[in-house]
Amino acid sequence: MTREELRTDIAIILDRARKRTSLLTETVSDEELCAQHSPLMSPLVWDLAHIGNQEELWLVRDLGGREPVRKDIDELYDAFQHPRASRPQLPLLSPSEARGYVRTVRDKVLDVLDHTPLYGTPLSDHGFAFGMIAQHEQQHDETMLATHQLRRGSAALHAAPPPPKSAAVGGEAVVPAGPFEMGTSSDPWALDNERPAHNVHVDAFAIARAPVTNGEYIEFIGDGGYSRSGLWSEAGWAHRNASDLTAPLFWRQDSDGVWWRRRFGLVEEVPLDEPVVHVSFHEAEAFARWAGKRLPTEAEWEKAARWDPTTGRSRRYPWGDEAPSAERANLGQRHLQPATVGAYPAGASPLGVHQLIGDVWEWTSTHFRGYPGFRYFPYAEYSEVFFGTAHRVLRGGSFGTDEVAVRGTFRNWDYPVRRQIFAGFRLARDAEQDENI
Ligand code: AVJ
Ligand code: FE
Repeated sequence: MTREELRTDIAIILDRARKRTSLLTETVSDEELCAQHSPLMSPLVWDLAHIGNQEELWLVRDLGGREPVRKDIDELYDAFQHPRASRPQLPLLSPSEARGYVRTVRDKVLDVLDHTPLYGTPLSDHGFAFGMIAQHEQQHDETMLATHQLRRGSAALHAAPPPPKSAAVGGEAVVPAGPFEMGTSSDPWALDNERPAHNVHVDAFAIARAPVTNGEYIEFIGDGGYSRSGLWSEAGWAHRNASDLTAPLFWRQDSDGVWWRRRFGLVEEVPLDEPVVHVSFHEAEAFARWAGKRLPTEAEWEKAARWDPTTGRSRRYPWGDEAPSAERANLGQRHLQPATVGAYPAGASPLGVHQLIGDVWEWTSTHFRGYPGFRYFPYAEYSEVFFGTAHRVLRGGSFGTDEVAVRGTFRNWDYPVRRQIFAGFRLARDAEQDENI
């Protein structure tokens, strides 16, 4: 790729993120932009200016070496200075000030893009800092989408429905025992926690070809899944009781026993063959025990998503190295819901595992930690400060994730009680080495 092609790619990717940010912040009133829809979330106007502030810090000041635009607001938009619940009380930029700020920053960034080498330092190589900032904006766009889902009132966002099922998908794929390369040292925009590439031995395992569906989840509920303590971990059961969990977030059952959900301002019957979404790690784990299975480990998930049985090589996506497309995965807020199981045969892995990328983030059983040889880059607060046992890893991205912000190596993480994120799960189990189904 020439410098000119890379420059154009970066400009397109930054612009795509900004169009998404604009849509998410221009479809509600200024009053709503400043309101808090849940103590778990920032007001949308905080996300907006925080996006601009991160872009200013890394691209205008650090990479570009330019004068600060608004040095005075750094502290307000530092996620570590103020917990989300306290952000509405801060003297934040107004919606129009925030819009003007992000525009000013972006104008300077496009100038930096034209005048900075895209190689020569770790931050500049292959435009890494631009890629990091595009991913950061898209991550907040997904967070803002979750805020939209939490808000009350009539629909503000609209999108076409996802494609219908075009393949019958069920059962499991068996992945044979052996090593595979996990993580990456060469993907130019991979973030610090995806690095470095390292070999991992994975015992033989079976993994579901599809995520768990709403219909399957309703069976779990109907079979007393939420009232049988033996299905839950100790922490999960304590949380189930403290929060009185009885169904996924945004679900309600009518007097005839039919399940309904609220989705971006619409109320609709729960579609049975769509992957379940808005469940916590604890609920996923209880379901798996009920089904006589378990959640995949993070390494199992990545091997299922990347390992090519013909060459033994790890690829970027389940279908190969080519970029995601509308035929391969439900990404990018193109649709505002997961697609039916079987809607993306073109996105399946060689072993026939479907919808690993897109639709719903998938909970794994693995705590979020650094890979062997991990070094934070460029700042410890992106991922290193979250390493430990408090978070579980999620993989694969959701319908709310842009393609720049997900790949076979991408690692997301959250608290095991979180449900407002677009998370579901798929099942796995140990397998015999010679098992074939
Ligand atoms: C990677 C989604 C866990 O939103 O908390 C955004 C991404 N980090 N700004 C988050 C992030 C700093 C992060 N997740
Ligand atoms: Fe952020």
